[in-house]
Amino acid sequence: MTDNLSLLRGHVEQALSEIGDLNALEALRVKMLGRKGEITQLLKALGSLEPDERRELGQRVNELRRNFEQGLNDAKAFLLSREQAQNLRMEQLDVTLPGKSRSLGHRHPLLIVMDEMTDFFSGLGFAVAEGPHIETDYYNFEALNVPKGHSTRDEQDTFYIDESAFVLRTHTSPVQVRVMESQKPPIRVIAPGQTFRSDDIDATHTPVFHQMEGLVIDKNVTMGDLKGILELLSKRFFGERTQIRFRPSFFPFTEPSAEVDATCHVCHGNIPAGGCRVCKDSGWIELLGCGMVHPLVLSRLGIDPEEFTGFAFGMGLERVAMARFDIPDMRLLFENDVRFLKQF
Ligand code: 2U9
Repeated sequence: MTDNLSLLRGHVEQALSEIGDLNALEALRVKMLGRKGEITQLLKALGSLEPDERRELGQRVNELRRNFEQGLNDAKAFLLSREQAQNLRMEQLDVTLPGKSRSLGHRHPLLIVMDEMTDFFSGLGFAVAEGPHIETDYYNFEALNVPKGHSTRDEQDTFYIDESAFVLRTHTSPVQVRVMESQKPPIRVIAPGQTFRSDDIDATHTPVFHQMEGLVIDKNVTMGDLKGILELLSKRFFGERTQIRFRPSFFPFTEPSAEVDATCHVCHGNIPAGGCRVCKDSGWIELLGCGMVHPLVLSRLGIDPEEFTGFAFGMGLERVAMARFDIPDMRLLFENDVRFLKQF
């Protein structure tokens, strides 16, 4: 047994010095001090010895055990501090390394125009209203005094759904109709959003396009108020030098109605020798349609046209974006070619 003990001591010291990680440490502990561990077996065997022998050997085995436990603790402390140092090394940050550059996306030119306009009207106290893309015949046409047989109801212009009970809205005007149903004047709203017409695609038409419409209803609202707001809008949009002109027009939902042009922000009417691409040599850019809300539209929605008047306007945002950014073809706005979109 004495020989065994010396052998074991040598063995234990060797094993402790070779331990590489905490798992191996635990395995060694179990191998020596576990229920069937080598040191445990020795301690058990002491019981069968003569008292003298037991005392002497007992001391030595216990000493071996204490040394072994101390060795375990030391090895554990060493392994833990080595692991900590490794972690610290891994977490080290080299502040001199060059940063990772992330390329940022940006807004679509159409959205830039829509957001700027929304900001402009919000600043004047307009609320922003939204509504469904799929509308009923009533909201899209009937409430707006667009009679059966009117050209915008034509199958060539309108996407009909379900035997013509529903349509893809051809303008955002039904949004204002819904506002008028649920609110009393004074009303001051804009309705930006997608609209749909069954147009063939070319440089100035796409079947999905975007509109910004506006509606103001109050006592004593006049065409002068309309003109003031549109003047402010065009100066903000195309520069302080911009002027506007009204041309008489017709819409079923406004009376009188007008189309509004702004002076060209590129040539200002002084068309250069090579021509002006932006206004096509006319000096003017078509901006929008507008008018005083038709008394029939007001009364149908429960607003007394003797007490209240209102103005409304509507514009196609693609055309505004094309003028503003000098974009020659509407299709470019929908093709999602990043090389094109990057420029704005
Ligand atoms: C209500 C009453 C009146 C909205 C209006 C226009 C004139 C107009 C066109 C411009 C180019 C549509 O995108 S476009 O083809 N719009 O000219 N829109 S007045 O009038 C309304 C709207 C709602 C209740």
